[in-house]
Amino acid sequence: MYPKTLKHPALAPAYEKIAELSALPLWEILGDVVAEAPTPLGVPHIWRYQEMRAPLLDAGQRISAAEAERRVLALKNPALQRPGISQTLFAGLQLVMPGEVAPAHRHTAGALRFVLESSGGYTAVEGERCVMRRGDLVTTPSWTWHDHENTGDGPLIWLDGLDVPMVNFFGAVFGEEHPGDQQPILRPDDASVPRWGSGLRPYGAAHGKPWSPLLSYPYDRARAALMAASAGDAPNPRHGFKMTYANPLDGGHILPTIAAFLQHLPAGFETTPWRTTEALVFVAVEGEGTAQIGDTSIDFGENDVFVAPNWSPIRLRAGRDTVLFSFSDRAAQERLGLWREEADATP
Ligand code: 1HN
Repeated sequence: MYPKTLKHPALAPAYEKIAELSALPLWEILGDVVAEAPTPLGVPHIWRYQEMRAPLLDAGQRISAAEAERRVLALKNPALQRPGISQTLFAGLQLVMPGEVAPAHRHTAGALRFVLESSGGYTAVEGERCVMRRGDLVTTPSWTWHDHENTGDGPLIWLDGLDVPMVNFFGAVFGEEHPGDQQPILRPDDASVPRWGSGLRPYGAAHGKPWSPLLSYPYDRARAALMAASAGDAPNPRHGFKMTYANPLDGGHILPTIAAFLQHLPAGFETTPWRTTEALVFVAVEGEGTAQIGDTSIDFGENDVFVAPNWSPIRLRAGRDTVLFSFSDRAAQERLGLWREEADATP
C-alpha cells in the first residue's frame, strides 16, 4: 500500500492507526497518484499470424462455435494479469468454420471485427448482415444483437477489438443471449453502406446513438480512399498516409470508446517517433516492416498483430509497400478530455 521508503518514517505508527480506519495519508503516495507523465501499462508485443493460426484451427477441430459460444484466442499482454491486449482494450483472433454459426447475443461492451481470412460469411448486427471479406471492418456497438456465420468453404478468421476492460473498469458489464441462434434479418445485406456511406444524410432524421450508423467499412472502399490520399498528399512524417474510420454524421469515431485507422507506408518509408496516451493495436493488412515501440523492435508481416502500450514512442518502417489497420482507446480518451500526443518523443 505504501512505498517501500516512507517520506516521513517517524509517522509510521500514526499511519497504522489511519490504515485501521481504511484511510491513507495522501502525502506519502501523491507521486504515484499524480505522476508527471504516464507509465506505459503493459509491454509492446507481437502475435504472429502463422503461429496463432495453427492452435486456432486446432480449436476449430476440438470445440464447435456453438459450444464455445465464441471461439476466440484472446491476445493477452504478457505484462498484464487480465485478458487484455492493453489496460483498456481486448483483442482476440476468432474462428468460425464453414457452416458454423456463433450464436446471437448482446453485451454492453462494444466491438469491432477486422477480417483476416474469408471465403464468405457475415456478422449480423441489429437485423442486418454485414458481409465479411478480407480487410472489411464491421462494428457491433454496445447492446446490439450480433451473430456470425461462415457461408464459405474455408475458415473465417478475424481480429476482434473490444472495450471490455474499460466496461469492466466502470462496472457496467451486462450481457444476454438471444432466444434464437440467429437474429431475424430485417434489411438487405450491407444496407448501412449505401444508406449512410454515400456522403448524404437523411433529411431531418436523427440517429441519436453515440456510435457510427455505418456498421460496415468494406476494404475496397477504405483502401481506395487511402490510396487516393496517398497519391495526392504529402506523407505525414509521423504516420505516412493515415485515415480515420469516421462516423459519417459528425466525423467522429466509429464507437464511443474505440477509434480505428488505416495507414499506408510506401516501401522504404520510415516515420519519425510519435507517442500518444492511447494504446494502439496494429494488424498488417499488406506488406511487412519493422515497428520500434519503446525499446522493443518488432518485425511484422501480413496478418501479424502487435500492440503499442500507451505513451510508448512508436516508429514504423515499411520494408515493402505496407497497409496497417489499427484501433485504439482514443475515442474514449477524447470524450473524457484526456487524449494527448507528443511528436518529438525519442524511442
Ligand atoms: C464477444 O461477444 C465476441 O461476439 C468476441 O464475437 C469476443 C470477447 C470478450 C467478450 C465478448 C463476439 C469477445 C466477446
